[in-house]
Amino acid sequence: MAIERYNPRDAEPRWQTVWDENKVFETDTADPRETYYVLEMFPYPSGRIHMGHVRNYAMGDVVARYKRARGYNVLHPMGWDAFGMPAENAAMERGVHPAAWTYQNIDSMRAQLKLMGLSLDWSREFATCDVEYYQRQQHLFLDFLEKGLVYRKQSKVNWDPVDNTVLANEQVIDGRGWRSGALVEQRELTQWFFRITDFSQDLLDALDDLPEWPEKVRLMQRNWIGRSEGLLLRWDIAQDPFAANTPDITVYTTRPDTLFGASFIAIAADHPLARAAAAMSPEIEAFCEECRRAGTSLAALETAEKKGLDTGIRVRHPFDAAWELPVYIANFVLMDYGTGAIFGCPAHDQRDLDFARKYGLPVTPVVLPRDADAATFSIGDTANDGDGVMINSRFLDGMSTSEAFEAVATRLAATTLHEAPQAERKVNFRLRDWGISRQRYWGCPIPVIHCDDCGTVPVPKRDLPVKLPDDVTFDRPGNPLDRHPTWRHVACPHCGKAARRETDTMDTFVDSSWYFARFMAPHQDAPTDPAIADRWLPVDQYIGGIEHAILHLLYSRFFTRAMRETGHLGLSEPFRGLFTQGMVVHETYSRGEGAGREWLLPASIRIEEQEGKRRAFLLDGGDEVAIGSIEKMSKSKKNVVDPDDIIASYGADTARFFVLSDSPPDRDVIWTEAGVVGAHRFVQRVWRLIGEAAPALTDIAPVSGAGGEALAISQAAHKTLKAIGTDYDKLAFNKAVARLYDLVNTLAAPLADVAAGKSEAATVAAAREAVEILIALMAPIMPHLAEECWRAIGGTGLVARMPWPTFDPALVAENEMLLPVQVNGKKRAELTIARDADQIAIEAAVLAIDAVQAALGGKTPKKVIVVPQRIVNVVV
Ligand code: ANZ
Ligand code: ZN
Repeated sequence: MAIERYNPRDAEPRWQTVWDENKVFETDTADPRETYYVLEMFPYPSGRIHMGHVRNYAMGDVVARYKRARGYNVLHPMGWDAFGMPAENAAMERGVHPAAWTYQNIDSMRAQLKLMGLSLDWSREFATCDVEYYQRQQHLFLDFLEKGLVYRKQSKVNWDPVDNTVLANEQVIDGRGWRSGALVEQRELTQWFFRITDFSQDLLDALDDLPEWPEKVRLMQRNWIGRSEGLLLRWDIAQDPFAANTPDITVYTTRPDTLFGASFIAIAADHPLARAAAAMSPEIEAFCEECRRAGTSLAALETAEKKGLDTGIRVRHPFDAAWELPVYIANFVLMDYGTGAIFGCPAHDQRDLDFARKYGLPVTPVVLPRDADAATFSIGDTANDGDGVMINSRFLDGMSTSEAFEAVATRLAATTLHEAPQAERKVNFRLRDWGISRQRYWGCPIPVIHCDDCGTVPVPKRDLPVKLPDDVTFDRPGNPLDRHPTWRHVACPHCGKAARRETDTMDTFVDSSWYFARFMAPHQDAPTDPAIADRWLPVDQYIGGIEHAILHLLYSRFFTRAMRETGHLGLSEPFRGLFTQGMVVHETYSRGEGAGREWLLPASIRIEEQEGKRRAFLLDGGDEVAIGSIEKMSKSKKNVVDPDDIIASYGADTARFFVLSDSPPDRDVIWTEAGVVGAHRFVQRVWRLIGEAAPALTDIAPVSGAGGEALAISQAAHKTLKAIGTDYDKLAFNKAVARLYDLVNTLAAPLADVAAGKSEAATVAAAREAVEILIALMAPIMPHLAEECWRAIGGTGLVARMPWPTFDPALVAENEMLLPVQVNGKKRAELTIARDADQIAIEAAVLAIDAVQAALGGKTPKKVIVVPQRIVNVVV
């Protein structure tokens, strides 16, 4: 009987409504079953979802549906990371209010996500720009402040003098503001900081206890935290033309072993000594100013040409009072790392070498690599930063670098300079405290008030929320909160006098640092309900992009610790399992060259295969266009496919199935029209096979087969069941997809026979069971199709609520074995035979082997010894 094509446009919304109405995915946090919390990094409401979202949420949804079937009480929530610059840009460009823009975008993206059939608990949804959410963030801020986890300090910022705003390092391009193009200045501003560095060591150590995180992410975090062990080492000042009144300069070094290779000292432009010198020398002043303008970003410093200025100050070598070294101000020394001063050892540090070559300073190698020849070793253009044996280093000669480190550290700790030890050991971290002040409107207001008499006064909790005013203007650059006529004027909560609100808002990374802890009690008055949160946290499986490997994850780890210190949570790690998915990539199409090149949407193109060569033509007009490289889908290259279009043409199940197929989930997946068409063909095939057999399968009790065709069907189904369970546990979605294809292939002929009424009762019962298993296996990936098939075979209830089937171990046991066969103790052959074959069957099979017959040479064997499951020996 022919059956109608599966129509996702009809089936998908229908099942979505059923799930919704039955609140199938709403989580009762009090349900006593074991909890499982799966979370995908929540989206920024830019307006439309893209294929990257589809892949990310499809993965999370498979996990959620699978774990639910496994009997867990699953929490799978969704929210919006809704504060940030794009909303303000839209306000400036189009005059739409940031709130209106954001909530409109949320509405359309929510509608898009709903089309995907995700098993989300929408009753917990929130946006970080909801006053209900940011009020609790202000509450956390006040608690952190009370605990000393927040402070204010002067710090340098990139200031755009045209837009009148602070810029993030990423917004400074070649020293200019990204919007205005104005030369960026360095300004000192008082800003708010979170004391993340209080936790540097703990954040580092605890990475070892996150085995379910990708090693590359842990490595990136380790590097970011950047722990190093070194020495604070003081150099006695021998000559100081500026009489700066400092007796010595302290440097931070991780390589005291190279001390005899030192050829200069370099200090940052903001070092107190540099400032003292600048006050007396216009030349130095000008140079320091130039250094400051170049920007504070590390990347800028790495690539910038090394520049320095000799100050005329001279210092004495710690081991040789007669050895004087020059002190430079250098652009590659940062004030906020170590002590803002270094000793340069050109032979063993590339920056120092570049600097020394430029200014004609000595280059003395002091470490000889293990494989180098002492007679010929010299330094050319590349510094040698490896280990080796000390040379040219007086009492250190012959030691290893680590022995020399120890020797120098020990000696100088025992030596005094100006009545203090000349050196002390020091652990340093690259991690800096987290500056959260942003001079922006669309963010969470920092809840403090500035009073001339009382200083900085926290807003009392009873006065929260500090709400963003609605009536703001974006006609001028700068922070609209600053120029609002009334908002900032308040009475001091302390003394009642006229005072001013803080007009900075928080970095949007703050918003995303604790949202996962809010989902368990999204309507709670306090930021969290610690008892519920602790039962559910850490998140069992967090899924998102590798671009968040450092900041978002580190800030969340800090926040969890800070919330523990302030009693909002009882644990320190937010995410037990982390998975970083690959991107969705697509071929690019274009016409024209160079600046005139026009990128073309895949939807505007038709691909033709001609003699094995793929060619692309415009749908409109038919002109041939160029096929370019495969790249991450992006608006700039227009190589995007709109999820809405795909869902409209093929349905959500096809889209979900396709983004999970082909590539391992941590790798990129190439989106192709042919791939989607193939996935859709599979959807139709499953529907046709099951749908056509459905009348014959309805009201049949599922029973595993015991022999013949029925057994083969049951074995295939149970083996796949076992394997796909493991695949889902390991997030190996692509493997599960491949196995679904295989199982459907295996079931195709038997199901066709069943449909045609040609099968025995045992086969039909086994087929019914196999189809039930198939439905359960595909349900996490193609949930709508699964429900539709289940209904077709007369199933009751929802697949979304069905438990995961259990495989029968007897049916998945490998039923064949491989036995070595010996003749008189010498191996002659191998026999593949059923695992449960008896002595007689094995004997007969062995004697039928040609190689065995040949070895027997016509003689009759005396006996055949079978060691069960191990070996067979034929004795002549
Ligand atoms: C002498 C030396 C010799 C160094 C040598 C390196 C190689 P990490 O491991 O990242 O902590 N340094 C210290 N403070 C600095 C600052 N404010 N700006 C720029 N560079 C600074 O790096 C520590 C090393 O970086 C220190 O060890 C210092 O140079 C440099 F063959 O001291 B070293
Ligand atoms: Zn006051």
